Amino acid sequence: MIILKIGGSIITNKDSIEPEVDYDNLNRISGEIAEAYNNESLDIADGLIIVHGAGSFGHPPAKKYKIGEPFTNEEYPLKRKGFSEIVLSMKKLNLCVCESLLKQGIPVVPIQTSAVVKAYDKRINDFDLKMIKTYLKEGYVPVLYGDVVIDDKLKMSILSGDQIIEYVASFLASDRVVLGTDVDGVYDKNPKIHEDAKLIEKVSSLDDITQLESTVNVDVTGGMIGKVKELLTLADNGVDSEIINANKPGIISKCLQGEKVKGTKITKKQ
Ligand code: IP8
Repeated sequence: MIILKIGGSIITNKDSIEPEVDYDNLNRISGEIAEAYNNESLDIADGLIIVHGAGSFGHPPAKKYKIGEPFTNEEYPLKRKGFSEIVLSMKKLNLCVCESLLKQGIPVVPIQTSAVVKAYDKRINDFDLKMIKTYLKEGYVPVLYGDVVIDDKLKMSILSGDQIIEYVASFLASDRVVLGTDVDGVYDKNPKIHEDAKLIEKVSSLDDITQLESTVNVDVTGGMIGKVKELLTLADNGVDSEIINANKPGIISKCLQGEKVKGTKITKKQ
């Protein structure tokens, strides 16, 4: 079974204030996933879960409504409004993603994260995977996403797609986890700012990335460092993962079909 995460910065225009789908990227990536999915000699047709990020559909409103920060009872109505706005916005993005994948013949089933997951202090504490297992068994491709969720400590918090893959891949003992981002992998410095940034091909501990600065855009879920932390937990649970560049045409298709591509592998320390 393979879990593929597609970053919100790939399928949306992430820096836009208004939610905006990047259809060129989305449709190209759907085509690449279909190419690998239709390759019958591969395991991918036996089990694929897709998780996507929020990009401009989730991060700006999450910031605006300060989701995850403590608030008073008087502020609860406004917070609830923010919660609903984000839930609806993410459903819209998820629908665009699923429609694009279905057009390529992939039998997707959208799973609304906020309807099936609860958190405690920003960490998943309740996620029934029974239906996801059933859909996989029946040959569907479940599509989940980063979302706002009920939080037993904070009332509501933001759950990143990265935490979802860590949880789902650990509990379903996924064979492979692939993260498509907008860079080639993990760098020693932010490659968008520093020309001399070097790609780190293997990360086994946070010590390997001490230099790494957080992403500079409106990412409320920790950017690349947040991603690596989730993936190191996943590696500790016995599942390795790889971060690749989904902005470069052909990389997702090749990687899903088992070809070696440029990127960073996150593995357990030996
Ligand atoms: O883009 C964040 O998910 P991510 C979810 O996977 C929201 O970090 C609603 C901001």
